[in-house]
Formats: sequence, C-alpha cells, structure tokens
Amino acid sequence: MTTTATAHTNIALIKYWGKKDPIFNLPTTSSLSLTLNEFYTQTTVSVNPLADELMINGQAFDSTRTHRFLDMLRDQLGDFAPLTVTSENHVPTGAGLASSASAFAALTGAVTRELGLDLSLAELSRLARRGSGSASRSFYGHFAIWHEGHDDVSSFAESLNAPAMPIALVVAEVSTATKKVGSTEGMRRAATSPDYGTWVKNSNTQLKDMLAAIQASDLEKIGTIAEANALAMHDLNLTARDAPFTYFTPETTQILTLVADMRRQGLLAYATLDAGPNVKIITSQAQAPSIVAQLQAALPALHLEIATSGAGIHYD
Ligand code: 2P0
Repeated sequence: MTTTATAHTNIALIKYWGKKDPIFNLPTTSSLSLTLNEFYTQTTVSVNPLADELMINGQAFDSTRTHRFLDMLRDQLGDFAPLTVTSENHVPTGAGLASSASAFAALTGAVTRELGLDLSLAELSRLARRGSGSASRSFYGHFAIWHEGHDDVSSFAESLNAPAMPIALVVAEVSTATKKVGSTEGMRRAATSPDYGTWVKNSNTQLKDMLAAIQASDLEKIGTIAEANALAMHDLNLTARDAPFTYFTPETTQILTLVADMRRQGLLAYATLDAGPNVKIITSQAQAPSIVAQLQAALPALHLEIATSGAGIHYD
C-alpha cells in the first residue's frame, strides 16, 4: 500500500521566534499564519523491506532530522516497519518560504494514513510540531493559529475559521551569497536580546489585535500588525547579546523602502520577513500585479511570485 499527502507551506503573520522547550518545540509565543496555495510538498510513503529511505525531488536524501522524526513517530504511535518516503517540493528554492513546514506536515499526514490511523488535525499538528514548529500550522487552509501551550499535549494549531478575503502575498526573492543563520540558532540568539521580554509581551497584544482584524477582513490592519511584528522580530536578532546578526541585505532594505513608498502612493502593501533576506508583501489580489510591476521596474533582477490563500492537507 502507498499513501500520498499534500500540505501547503504557510507564512506567519504573527511570528514564532523562540522556544521555551527545544526538544518538544514548545514556542515562547502563540503564532498565526496564512496557508499559501502556490507552494506545497507532496509526499508518498510505502513500506520498505530494509530501512527508512528518503527521496526528495528525485534524489536520495539523508536527513538526520527526518530519520529522528520517523523514530519519534514510532515512539508515539507504536513501532512500524521501515518506510520509503518520496517527496516533491513545490516551494521555489531560495524563496525564503520554509519547505520544512509543508514537508513535515505532509510526512506526518502520509505516515499516519499509511498506518491506518485516522487522527484529528489537532493530533497531526502536535506530532508535526516535533519535526518543525511551523509545520504545526500547515494542516489548515486559510488562517491558522498555533497555541503555544505549556506541554506536548497543549501545543498545537487550529483553524481560525476566518472569513474568505482577497488577501495575496508578493514574494520578492533577494539573491544572497551570505550564509544564513538557521532558525533554531537564530531563535536561541534572539532570546538573549534585552528586548526579548518586551517582544513576547507585544506579540500577545498583536495576536489579539490580529484576530480582530482577520474577523473584520481588514487587510490594512492585518498588514500593519504583521509588519510591526516581523520588524520587531528582526530587531531582536540585531540586539542579541550572544552573537547579534541580521538576515537583511542591502536589497532587503531597498525593498522595504519601496514598500513604504508604495504605501504613501495609496497602495495596500505591508512587508513581512522570515529567517532570510527575502521580503514578502501582504496585499490584495487586485493590487498584487501593480506591486510586482513597481518592484520589477525598480529592481529588474528581482524574482517575484504572487501567492494566494491555500487549502489544508489533502490526500490523493
Ligand atoms: C515562523 N519561522 O513563525 C517563523 C518566523 C521563521 C521566522 O518557523 O526550529 O523551521 O524547525 O521549529 O519552523 C521557521 O522555523 O523552526 C519559522 P524549527 P522552523 O514561521
């Protein structure tokens, strides 16, 4: 028997940027995301007579993180036979959208189905969180909230059941030669910032305001809060006491300036950034093409994509 699951990646509008427990991936704050239609991972699993084997985009892949994750699933679900895991990633390389979110969500869905288990989305979310925190949010379409919780049982994501709205994301891929700091290491350093406690406190307030803005389908408010939350996250990296760093490049700053200019012209455009130099611009489906055109005119080499709200996990 083989089982195939597809999960889409997600963009956090209220970020996860710190762990209170790195083993269980318990975050210091709750986070909130939009699932993206255009970027996803499709994963097929089947029994392998010998040992766990991973294939990603047609190539054998040896990932300690994934092998450990499969063993964690064996601990949690009861031992199961070795598996062949075949994954196709439809997340543009270097777009700065974590493929680990869609990858661990699709893997968790495919393995549990293959075992004949019919787990709830909340249970799947809890399991996938152990692989990658952001994967906990990739089971749901549209908007999801990951409740930080206080232990393995209470930390999982849920759908917001938010109203449909014409939200869009323009992804601006900045080329970079600099080696990036991984998310786990970045979070560890950020937590040494003297501003970290304030960030956690503000994030709780921003989450409440974001929930209200989403229920009101207020794209301007959603963008304003998301931009404030993301820029504050990046301030923590700069003010870390233990090895300060930045994901920004000169091009990142240039795009942020263009986004502010476009806003002054009356366009709906708000920036968010993750663990890399790429800028993602929150806008409406109607205005996304104008934003792409303006960025392309100012920076002809920039690679740009438009993403829209996507579906939750599905099985073929
Ligand atoms: C997020 N990021 O909320 C934040 C914002 C990047 C910046 O979650 O260590 O791969 O595997 O739990 O989920 C990317 O980090 O981190 C991430 P781990 P993950 O989307």
